[in-house]
Amino acid sequence: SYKFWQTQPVPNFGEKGAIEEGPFKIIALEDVPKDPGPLVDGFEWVTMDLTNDEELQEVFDLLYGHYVEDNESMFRFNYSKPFLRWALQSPGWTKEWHVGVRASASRKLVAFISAVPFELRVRTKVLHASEVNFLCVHKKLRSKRLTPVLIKEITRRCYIREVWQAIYTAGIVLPTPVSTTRYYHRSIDWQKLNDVGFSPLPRGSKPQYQIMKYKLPDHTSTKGLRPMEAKDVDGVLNLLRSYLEKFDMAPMYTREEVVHWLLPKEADPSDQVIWTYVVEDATTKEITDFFSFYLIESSVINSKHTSIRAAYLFYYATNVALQADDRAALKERLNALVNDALILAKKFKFDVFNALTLLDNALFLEQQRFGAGDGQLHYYLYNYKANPIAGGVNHRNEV
Ligand code: YNC
Ligand code: MG
Repeated sequence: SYKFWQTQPVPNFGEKGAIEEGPFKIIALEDVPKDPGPLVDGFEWVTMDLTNDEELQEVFDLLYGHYVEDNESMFRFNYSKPFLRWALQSPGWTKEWHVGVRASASRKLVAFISAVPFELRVRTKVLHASEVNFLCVHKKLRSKRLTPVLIKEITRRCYIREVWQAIYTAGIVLPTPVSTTRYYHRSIDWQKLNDVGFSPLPRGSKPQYQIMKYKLPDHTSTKGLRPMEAKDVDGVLNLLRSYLEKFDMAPMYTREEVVHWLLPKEADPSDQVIWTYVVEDATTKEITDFFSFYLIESSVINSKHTSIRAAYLFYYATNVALQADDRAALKERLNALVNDALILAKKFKFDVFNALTLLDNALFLEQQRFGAGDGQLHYYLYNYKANPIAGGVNHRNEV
């Protein structure tokens, strides 16, 4: 019955009819408490410094042992340290929004919650918002109502910086999703996915048939496709901005954010988290399309040595059908691009490629042999009333 969420500026279930969109409440900066609320005895608030490798390691270790699992507890997300740096040190980040709880005696990190700022457009309004992520409580401290305390503290720290709205995603249902999407999975190494229990053999099928079904060519087919480079940033930014205009909810990326989120930078290829490819027109030199995907490994819980390398489709855009609403042309182009993304993911040794039912993904999921997963992903807005949205933002939404 949502004892905590009932008290928060979020919509109740079942509020129907078109509503006027806007904040639930306007808060005055001077009314925001200067200090954190109390924690239970024996625990204390800490601000984590993720530029310090030891503290980053502590957050990694907490998530490695205690973060999100699937319904059957077969797999647990294993976010890498380079991924956590990427996700938590985006433009405008502040360490005040990397909030930990330590046990006072042992100094052990037992809980974490984080936020990063960005501009979020909801229909015609642009919110100076934060994205809250990586909420995690140690398994031994579960069901003790620590979560509401963490959420109130990250809220206070957002308010202190005059950020009054937030977006967050969860696999669970809370009051009230603004948008609901479903996970789709496209096997790349079907045999391995079957071995670890991720992909069951469909009734009446045979392993050889499954392997054939997911076979991919060795080489990509789109002319002019190549990895994104620094010189492509403006082209990608313009394309992304134009493409996202047709969606009801989307981030408003700056140039700096395109550099951060899309341009691969890790000096060591084994630390790479994001892959972005552009299509350059041979005559005009214009960037006509791009797509990106990022890596999250998942630990196979019953096996010490195995993990799944999953690619998550991130942003993409194409200038095909940008002006005219030509769904057939768009469908053909997106299928070609995503097929190339799958080929590249295979080359980089991914086991599975994941995508959600948002953006224009419905145009290629079936044709590219994605299958519906059992997980849903709900999107929520904090302190913002909005009418329901179909398939919007795509902001590292992998929970
Ligand atoms: C959740 N995922 O309903 P009620 S997603 C939000 N998001 O409250 P306790 C959640 N609320 O129902 P536990 C939630 N999960 O009484 C539970 N809750 O109103 C609510 N799992 O607290 C729940 N990470 O501490 C209930 O629960 C209350 O010990 C119960 O801990 C929950 O990062 C959790 O799934 C999830 O680590 C921490 O199970 C724990 O069970 C855990 O007794 C594995 O809490 C990891 C996991 C969640 C990933 C994520 C997004 C989080 C968004 C939080 C909301 C942000 C609001 C915006 C704030 C900024 C505002 C500005 C500006
Ligand atoms: Mg608790």
